[in-house]
Amino acid sequence: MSERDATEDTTADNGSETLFERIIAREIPADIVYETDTTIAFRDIKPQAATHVLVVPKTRYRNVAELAAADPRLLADVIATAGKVAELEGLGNGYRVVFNTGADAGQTVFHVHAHLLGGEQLGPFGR
Ligand code: D5M
Repeated sequence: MSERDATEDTTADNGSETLFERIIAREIPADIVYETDTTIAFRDIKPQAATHVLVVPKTRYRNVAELAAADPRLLADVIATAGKVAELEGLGNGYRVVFNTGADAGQTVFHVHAHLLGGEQLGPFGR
């Protein structure tokens, strides 16, 4: 498989496996900070804040709306894991939880994930 094909396989919104399934299966390395039966949390490879952790349900849904419709308990697990990681990372002064959804939001991996951001004063939303 060419490098280009591999990139398409891990990011395209076409139902094929994403790199997050491969991280969950321990097929590629990640800096895992916390894990439960249903979720995994690991550091973002391109951090946008002093602390930037991705929280991923082990069952794949493409985005947060699909997850909420199909399995609201699993969505609650994702939020609870984000809260636990915030505690472990010492984010008592505040943090942000973001689900990028679709092209305009810049979603690149179509396995739903929460971005947990903090550890510094965060800027405003938007552009
Ligand atoms: O967020 C997808 C995020 O995934 C983006 O912030 C980079 C991150 N990323 C990409 N590859 C890796 C690996 N291998 N480890 C950790 N983090 C990674 P989105 O909301 O879809 O734009």
